[in-house]
Amino acid sequence: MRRDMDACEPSALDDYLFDLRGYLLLEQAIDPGFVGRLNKTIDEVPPLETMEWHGNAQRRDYTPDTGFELHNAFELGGPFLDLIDWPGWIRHTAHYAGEEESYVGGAFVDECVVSARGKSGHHPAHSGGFKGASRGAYRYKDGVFRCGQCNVLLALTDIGPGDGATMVVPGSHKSNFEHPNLGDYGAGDRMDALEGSIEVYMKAGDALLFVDGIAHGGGSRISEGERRVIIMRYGVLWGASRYGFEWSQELLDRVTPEQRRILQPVPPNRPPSES
Ligand SMILES: O=C(O)CCC(=O)C(=O)O
Repeated sequence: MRRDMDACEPSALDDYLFDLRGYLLLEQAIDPGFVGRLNKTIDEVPPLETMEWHGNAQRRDYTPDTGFELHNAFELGGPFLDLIDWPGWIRHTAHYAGEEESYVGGAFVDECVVSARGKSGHHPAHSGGFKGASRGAYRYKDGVFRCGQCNVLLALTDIGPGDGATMVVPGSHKSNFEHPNLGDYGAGDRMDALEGSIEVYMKAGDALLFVDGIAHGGGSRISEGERRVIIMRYGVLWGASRYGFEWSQELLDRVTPEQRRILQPVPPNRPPSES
C-alpha cells in the first residue's frame, strides 16, 4: 500500500475475525520502498543507552529482554510522519478504538516505538481478558466497537520461524480465566510456554493489528541478526501517554492538520496569557 492510496475500510470479514480472534494481519500494509525509507531513518539513529534521549525520542526498553526500544519515534520525522495516519490501518484503528458514533469519536495515538531485538530476546507474556485493564479492553456493544487500545505492529524485517515472532492467544481478549501457565510461572513468562499461543509470521511491510487486551508478547528469538518492528498504539480520543511523553511543538507544527488531530486531539485549553 502507498501513501497516496485511499484509506482501507474495515470489511465485514475484518470485523468478524477481529471480534473472534482479537487480531488481524494486514498484509503489505506498506510498500517495500517505504519499508526501506523507514529502515534508513532508523539506521541513522546514533547508539543510545537505555533511558538516553535522542531529541524528543527516548530509548526506554520495555524490559531487559526486549532489546532496543525507542519511544516517541514519530519525532524521527521523514517517513515516520506518514505513519501517523497511514491509509493501510488508520480507518481500522478509528473503527475499533475510536469510539465511533459517540461524542468523543476520533483516533488518537500516544505511543510510537521502534523495537530492534537480537538473539535470545523476547517480550514477556502479558494482557488477556482476565482482570484486564480498561485501557486495553475489548468491547463490542450496541453495534459499535469500544476497544480501549488497538496496536499496530509493523514489520520492517521478515519475521518467520526462530525470528521471535509476535505471539498471541487467539480469543483471549474475551477470556474470563487467568491462563493456567501464567499462574504457574508468574509475570515475565516467555510467550513460547503458553498453551494456545501462536506465532504470527510476517513479511516486511505487513502490519499486525490487535486489541491490547489479547494475551500477547514476543516469542524467543533464536536466529542471528535482528528483528525490527514499529509499534503504534491507537486509542480513545481522551487518552494520555502512560509514561508522560509529549509530542514536541516542532512535531505538532510540522504535521498536517489531520495528523495533528491524531497526535493531539484535545489541545491544552489555557487562558490567553499562558498559551
Ligand atoms: O515485541 C513483540 O513482538 C510484542 C510487543 C508487545 O507485546 C507489546 O508491545 O505489547
